[in-house]
Amino acid sequence: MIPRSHPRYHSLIKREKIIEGFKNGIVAHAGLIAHGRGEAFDYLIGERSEDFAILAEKAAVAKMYLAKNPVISVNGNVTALAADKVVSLAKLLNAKIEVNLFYRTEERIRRIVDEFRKYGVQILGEKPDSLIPGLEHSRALCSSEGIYSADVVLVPLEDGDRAQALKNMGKFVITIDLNPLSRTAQTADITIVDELTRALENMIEFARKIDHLSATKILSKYRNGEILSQSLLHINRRLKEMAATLQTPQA
Ligand code: PTJ
Repeated sequence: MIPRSHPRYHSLIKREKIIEGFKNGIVAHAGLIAHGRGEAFDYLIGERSEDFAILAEKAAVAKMYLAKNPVISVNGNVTALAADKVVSLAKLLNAKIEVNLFYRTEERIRRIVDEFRKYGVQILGEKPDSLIPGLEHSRALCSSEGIYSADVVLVPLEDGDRAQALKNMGKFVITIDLNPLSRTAQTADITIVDELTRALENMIEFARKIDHLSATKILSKYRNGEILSQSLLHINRRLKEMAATLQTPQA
């Protein structure tokens, strides 16, 4: 039991969810490692949603709102950390949800589908009938109604190869990734450099208010390269400030 007063309460709760998801057969072995990498970057960012994240989150909501067939792709980590938030966002934006695993096993697919059923929603991907070109078989599996025909795909915590393969299919790719240096972050059209649950909470708020005019305006001003650059400068600034504090002579 983690006390609420613990300074790292939120971070520890997320860890617990990932461990729980691993025990329940939802999270892959590599999902534990991926989570740790995310935590390290969140530490560098300062564990809050910075302006570069908020701008990307607004643009992501705008793009999904204007899309014809938006799809949210979910994996083990996303399910363990934020299935409830994915469902809320999908409902607000009329988006489909599809399970699409990097370390695909039928057992994990079933457990993830069952997890979403608890929220009363059906998700795609259990019986894939299409392939993403350019990927080897099991990683390429997807649904014709979902990812295959989507115009906009939100792929949080995605692998770089698949993000690139989706781009090659002509899709507009949105990712949530705490590592601005990852191939996925560099490949996506909109990169949200923020922690998954914080990002989804913000996006749910924006999705409640978005309309056609504001969505168009937001997208006309959005530049992903600028956002990525801001995230790196932010980390750089924080490290410099910390280093400078340590050099201040002690009384
Ligand atoms: O469930 P599966 O089989 O589809 O596998 C999922 C993982 C995440 C294991 C798989 O896609 C993978 O190996 O991903 P990568 O290549 O490790 O990329 C995950 C990225 O997400 C890394 O850049 C992490 O920094 C980032 N990340 C991890 N946790 C979070 C995060 N970004 C935002 N919020 C997080 N909570």
